[in-house]
Amino acid sequence: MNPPDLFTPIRIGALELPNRIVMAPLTRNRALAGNVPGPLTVTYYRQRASAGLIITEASPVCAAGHGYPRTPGIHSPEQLAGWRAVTDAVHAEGGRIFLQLWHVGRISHPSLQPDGAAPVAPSALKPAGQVWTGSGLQDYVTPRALNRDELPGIVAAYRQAALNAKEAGFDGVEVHGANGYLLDQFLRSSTNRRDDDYGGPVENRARLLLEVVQAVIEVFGAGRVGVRLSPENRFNDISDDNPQATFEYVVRALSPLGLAYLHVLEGDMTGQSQPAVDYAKLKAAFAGPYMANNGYDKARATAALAAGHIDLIAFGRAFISNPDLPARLAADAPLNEANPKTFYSGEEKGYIDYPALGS
Ligand code: 8OZ
Repeated sequence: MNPPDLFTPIRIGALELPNRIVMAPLTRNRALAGNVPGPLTVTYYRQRASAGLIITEASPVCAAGHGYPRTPGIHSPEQLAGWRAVTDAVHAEGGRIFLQLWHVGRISHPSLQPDGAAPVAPSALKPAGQVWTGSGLQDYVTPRALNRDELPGIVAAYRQAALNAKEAGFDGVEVHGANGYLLDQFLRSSTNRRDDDYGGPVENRARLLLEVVQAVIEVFGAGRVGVRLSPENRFNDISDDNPQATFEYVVRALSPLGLAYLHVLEGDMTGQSQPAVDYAKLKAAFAGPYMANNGYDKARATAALAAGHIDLIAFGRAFISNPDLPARLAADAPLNEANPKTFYSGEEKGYIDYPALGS
């Protein structure tokens, strides 16, 4: 048998994908008032339905999970209705779409929180840097450490969000355990200084993520749940004393669950950390499909698939600017260049106006 390439179909959990080319989760800040996905968002995802799988932009599971303006939530009836139009459009084009479940934790600001409260986190440690509040940049604040007895409520918010995603027609969900947001803040040693059974050794730091994954599995079945991790990414002022040990533990705990996939943002988006994680070891610790992301192009992805280093590849920027990315990669056609100025603003500009081949 030939080694797999980008166009070799693959079964992941409960889904059959026609190709290995996944649309990575991408925050685009185009939601309408009330953090509701609108008609532009329907068009945007419809245009990209030829992906083997679409993973949506991160979608907060509850009001306190928001940290950026105009990000679409999955906790109000209006948001569900908006997402229903998205899933209907993608399915009408023959595509598959997972919703990424998100809680930003400390990466927020009182002006973005219900009742102007402080954002919540495992520990009261203020992130370095600034937050875009919609009325300019402001310094992050010191978050409020969650009480032990509030943690079941966090798990319950993810469970309810998964129920909402199911009602909105999603084929599954991805738990966002990456990039310095709440679940990652629990996982990594720099942000978790708790002295209860959710802090300290990795067995404790991983507890909230594993409880959330279990709750979401109870809603969708494991074959419709993916998990995203970013062992080395320092985005959002986060790090770990021993990322290899931390994330091997997490991956070994996830491995027997029968998840659709493990999604790993490899390396550091911010370019600060030297590579310290052996991703082949992480892949080897996981029994299911391994999805890689971060800086791959067609040549590198094809080589990694052929070598058995990865099973799926998630493209971000290339999918922003190439709605028909699989067709372009298949034809070795030139790719449209993505314009970073319209990544997080611009309404339809830089969102739904990138041309497909031959259009
Ligand atoms: C870029 C800008 C805002 C949010 C992530 C959800 O890094 C994000 C994000 C990325 O996972």
